[in-house]
Amino acid sequence: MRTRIEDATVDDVVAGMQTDGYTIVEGILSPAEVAAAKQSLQDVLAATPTGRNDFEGFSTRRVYALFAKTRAFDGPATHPLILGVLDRVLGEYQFSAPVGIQIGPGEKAQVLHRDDAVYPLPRPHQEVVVNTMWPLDDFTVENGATRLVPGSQHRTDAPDESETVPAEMPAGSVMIYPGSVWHGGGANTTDRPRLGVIIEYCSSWLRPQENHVLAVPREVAAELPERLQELLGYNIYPPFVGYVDGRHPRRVLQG
Ligand SMILES: O=C(O)CCC(=O)C(=O)O
Repeated sequence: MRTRIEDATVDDVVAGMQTDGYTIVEGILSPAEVAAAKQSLQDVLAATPTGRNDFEGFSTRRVYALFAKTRAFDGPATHPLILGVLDRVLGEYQFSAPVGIQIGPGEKAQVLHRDDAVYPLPRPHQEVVVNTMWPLDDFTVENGATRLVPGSQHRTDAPDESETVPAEMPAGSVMIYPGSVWHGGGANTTDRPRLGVIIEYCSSWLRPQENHVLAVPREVAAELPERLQELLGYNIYPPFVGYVDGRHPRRVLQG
């Protein structure tokens, strides 16, 4: 499903995720916000090596520890529409894998996968992962738009490449998809890189893919808004999963 931010409701976004396996919301970031986010990643990308395996992509740069390296995604990560969808789909949640992904010229298509496959849960199971893809370049078939298999969140067999559709979308959009949908980065056949940022969330009772409490320096985390601190792991899953010395982990940041 595809909509624009002016018209988007939590109900619509969740409905699109349930039927198609993804919803694209255009216009959620202004051109100025896209330019600022892109600019904030330029030096970081210049210092980031290309991938070490087929999954990361040998011509792709991945910016891990994103919230240690830029403040440009503090707002998008806590956008009311996104949090409304997460409240509905996951209930209690945290960041799992926030990653800048710059697919370089010549990169081949990433293997199709499900983001929730990192957790050894028998299927079918409740959604435990929701991902958001924020394109900072226009995503096209040619430059490596994410490919998804519509409706594949309900599949029990592995889909075929021929079943994928490209998530073409302008920079400034966001695509929201459950961890159960089959997808992968596209091949980049152009001579320019394709930059997007995934902010992936998982249920609060799971271990996130990245260990944010170690990845983001404590003095940086201490200055962030409380909701961001919670998403980085300074929170509990009620009644007390994640405590520190018997107390709420927020106390650690308060000194
Ligand atoms: O870069 C993309 O379009 C998607 C990447 C992806 O799905 C992943 O690395 O898990």
